[in-house]
Amino acid sequence: MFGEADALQPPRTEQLATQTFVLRGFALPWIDALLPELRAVLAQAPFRRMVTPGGFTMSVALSNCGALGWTTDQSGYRYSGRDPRTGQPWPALPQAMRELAVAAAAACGFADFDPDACLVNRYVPGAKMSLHQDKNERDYSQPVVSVSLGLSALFQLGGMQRSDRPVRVPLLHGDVMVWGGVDRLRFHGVLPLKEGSHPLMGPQRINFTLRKAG
Ligand code: MD3
Ligand code: FE
Repeated sequence: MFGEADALQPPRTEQLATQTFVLRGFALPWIDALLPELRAVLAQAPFRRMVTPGGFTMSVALSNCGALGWTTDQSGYRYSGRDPRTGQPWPALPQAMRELAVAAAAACGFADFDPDACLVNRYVPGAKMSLHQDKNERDYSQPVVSVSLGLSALFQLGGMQRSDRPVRVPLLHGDVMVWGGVDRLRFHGVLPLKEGSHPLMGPQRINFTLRKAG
């Protein structure tokens, strides 16, 4: 009766910076809708590891859905309307993924979020993402929303300079991050994922990030 895992929880919003927020557990009520959508996207556009312009194969595997998808190869980072593996358009952006992101953005003061790109990242134990800025999108006034599923990770939120010391923030299954405005170009990364297995998601962390890229 009381204390059910999915009982209505009070909002748990952590403000990490002026326009950077973590909404703890915000995605949990959406999980049953999200997982089949994610499965369908990955059936059409499977995870793959891409090569950076510097010639390194990323430890994170990725896929995309939406009109635009983020890709990298020897010649650079870009958004593209087609999956380079097949030459076909990326899978459409599924409804629950979009609705969740729009609701999270609105909860953090970003009205009218209109995402056209969703990058799906898969971390297995040992995979990491080095400190970087997200600079390939056209319109920096739109926020970015990310949803974490599966194994927890230590996120690093840095400053506007690569040399600014980052703060470490644990991201757990169901957590949603929203950032934009003055924080849109902060450096950020993910420390190497620890070994483990998540009861629902298995031995991995999946993070998907919705943006307005075009
Ligand atoms: C806060 N992904 O795909 S998402 C990426 O967990 C990426 O897979 C990470 O960085 C991941 O580009 C982190 C959370 C995030 C991303 C960018 C931010 C939080 C941010 C930029 C500024 C502030
Ligand atoms: Fe990023």
